Amino acid sequence: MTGQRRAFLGVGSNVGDRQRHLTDAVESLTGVVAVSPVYETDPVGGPPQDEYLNIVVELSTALSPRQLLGVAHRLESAAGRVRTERWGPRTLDVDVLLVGDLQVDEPDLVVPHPRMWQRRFVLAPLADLAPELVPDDLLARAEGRVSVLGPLDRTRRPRGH
Ligand code: GSY
Repeated sequence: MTGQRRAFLGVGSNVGDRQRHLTDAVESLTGVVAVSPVYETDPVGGPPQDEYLNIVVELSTALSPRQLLGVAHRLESAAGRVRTERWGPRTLDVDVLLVGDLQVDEPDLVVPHPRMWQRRFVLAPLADLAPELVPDDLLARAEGRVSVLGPLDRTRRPRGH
């Protein structure tokens, strides 16, 4: 379809039912092409906090980076995220990583995401979906321990359990 771009969102949670937050976010998205395996990851930056679950989601979308940022904020609000401390614990974080080859540099939105190339919790799941976008040496040098848990649908517990 014309006007469609390959976009990647980074999704993370370290508060509450982390699998459920990731699953609900993926199910709310339109144009999902692929979902990476789930990784359990050491927190990078911010205060001491619990481990995250992280995934990367690939979309085929005609939305602009700013429209995708709006989608990200809506998903975070739906997960009950309260913006308190910068880089603090959160029920859901959705980052716009890449939107085709578009570049944006505005105060509240930078695409490609400015810190993604240093974060193993982003690069490892991104490399699962798009290895050509992640140089091996960057992945090796990136910050933070990650361990793969498996596919999202087999990581989660049924609702109510
Ligand atoms: O930028 C996303 C939120 N975040 C994360 C995260 O998703 N995973 C890990 N491991 N550390 C993080 N630090 C921040 S901030």
